[in-house]
Amino acid sequence: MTDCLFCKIVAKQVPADIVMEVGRALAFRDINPQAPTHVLVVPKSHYENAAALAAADDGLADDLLKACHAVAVQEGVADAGYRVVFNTGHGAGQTVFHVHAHVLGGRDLTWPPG
Ligand code: IU
Repeated sequence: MTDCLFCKIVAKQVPADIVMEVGRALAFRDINPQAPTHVLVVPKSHYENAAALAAADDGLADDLLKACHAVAVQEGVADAGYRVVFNTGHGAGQTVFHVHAHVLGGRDLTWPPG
């Protein structure tokens, strides 16, 4: 998609602090971190949100979740516990409409989230 920020990050047209590139997924640090570890994991191909990704049903959602866990391990937060969040739709706070998983860890995470 030509006018999508995360597509541009995937294409390396916009810089980002990339922490992992594995298969069809790319992971980079959020520019406004909400926890000591706050990494966004995106598919390299464009889907608007998690629902569209799941509907594609080609194993990409699986790949993305595996990449999230690999990021948590690499960041050293897997054992203590981490959170994976897909904000889906405006009402849930989604602001970038290229599906992305937030991988959050490195501090105590309260529940319910705000
Ligand atoms: P959301 O779930 O769509 O609200 O998450 C979008 C995230 O993208 C948010 O946490 C932003 O801080 C983050 N982000 C980024 O990492 N780099 C950017 O250039 C922009 C947003 I714009």
